[in-house]
Amino acid sequence: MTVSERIEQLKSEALSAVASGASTADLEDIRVRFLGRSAELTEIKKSIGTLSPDERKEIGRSSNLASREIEAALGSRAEEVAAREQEERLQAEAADVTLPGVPFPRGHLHPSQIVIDDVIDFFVGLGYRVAEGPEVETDYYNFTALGIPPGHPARTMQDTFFVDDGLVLRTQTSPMQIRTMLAQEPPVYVVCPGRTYRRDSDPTHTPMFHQIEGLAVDRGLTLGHLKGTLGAMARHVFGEGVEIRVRPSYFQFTEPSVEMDVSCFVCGGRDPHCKVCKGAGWLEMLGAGMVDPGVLEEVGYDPEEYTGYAFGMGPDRMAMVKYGVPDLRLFFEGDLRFLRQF
Ligand code: 2U9
Repeated sequence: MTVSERIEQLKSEALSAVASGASTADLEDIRVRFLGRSAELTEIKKSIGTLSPDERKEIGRSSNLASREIEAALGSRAEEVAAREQEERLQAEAADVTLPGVPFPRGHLHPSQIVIDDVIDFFVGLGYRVAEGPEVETDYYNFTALGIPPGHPARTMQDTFFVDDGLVLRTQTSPMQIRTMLAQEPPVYVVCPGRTYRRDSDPTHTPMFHQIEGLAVDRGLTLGHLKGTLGAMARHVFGEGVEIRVRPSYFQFTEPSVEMDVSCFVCGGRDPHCKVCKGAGWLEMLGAGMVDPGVLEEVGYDPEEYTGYAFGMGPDRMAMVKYGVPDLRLFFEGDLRFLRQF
């Protein structure tokens, strides 16, 4: 076989290899095999210097022409193969963006917060404003303004956390009612939720617990308004079927003072072995009363013109009753096995 015939044979081998080249990698192998440094066609080109002038012209022309035809075929084949490979990649990596996302574990409200939000919603629905304020309070706002002067036994009766001279961790959210009255003239309709602190710890007392207090000061308010409002609140929280009753009580900052019970929403008083009300048929819910005139005078209100009622409840305790939680401390230990149940 002459060199020219070998060049033609190499070209047709290369072109048929290119035509069946199935991938970019295959085509690169074919390019190296037929056009690479150690390819036969390259060797023929290198040997041109040893040929006669006539042969050198003929072999030079045909070997360059063969190289260009093989490169052209490689180029167009490479475009086809690359396009198909990209299409295959797009198919393989296609993401259906309409599929629902991976569900992210959502948090949920603490049982106390569920009760707090429910009670606050009720009073906001009646037009009460929500007032929140400092948890570290002066003993003026936490005691003196409420008619509990320095040295009064109530200051030791309520196990108070004293922070610094004249500063305490508030034992109730009442200071916010005082601050509200000092900041505005009547009428006042305000609820004051928040954390409160007392040096107590047992299955029904924790050093930090929540309170919701409320205050209404207006012209002509009576105990009847108090009973009607708190009865409606009890039915909102525990269901329309519950009854309420009020019993005489005593607090330094209200006169008369009452405690309000709700009928057991589990047994309605019919089950002497009821786990919730222990057979009493009633559950103590809150304390309340008509605001002591001395407290109104302390903030500059005229008790001859205005009367007010106030109440205080423990939403943690209400949540314990509502959800059947045996130990208040479970609320604040951060054990997710407990908290995830709500
Ligand atoms: C002002 C005047 C009067 C708030 C009141 C109670 C009765 C009461 C307790 C309920 C459960 C605290 O969390 S608890 O232990 N509270 O019984 N609180 S009257 O009376 C006020 C508040 C502010 C200016």
